[in-house]
Amino acid sequence: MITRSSTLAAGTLLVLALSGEVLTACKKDAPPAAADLEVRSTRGTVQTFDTKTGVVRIAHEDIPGYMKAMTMGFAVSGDQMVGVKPGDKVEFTFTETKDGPLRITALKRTP
Ligand SMILES: [Cu+2]
Repeated sequence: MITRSSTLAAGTLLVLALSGEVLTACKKDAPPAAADLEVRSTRGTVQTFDTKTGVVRIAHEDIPGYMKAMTMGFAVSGDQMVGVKPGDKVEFTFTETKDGPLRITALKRTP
């Protein structure tokens, strides 16, 4: 039962992340799907990935109205980093968390 509800929760998060991406593309000031989670997407270049801490450092582009271009760490699951290495350009979606670092919910390599 625990496994099943965890899977459902993860699925819900992914759906929220994806719908947030669509909303952002259509209308920049659209409210986030959940009041306490700001969902955003951007691009960047992977610098390092620490498998022990699950933190990937990415030199990300300017995120208008939110953050200047910079290099910073994001929490990410190892699954999302399969096949991704330092120097790769990526496009990713992340959410704010209540008491932790920004967390990547979707990530893919770009040419
Ligand atoms: Cu930043």
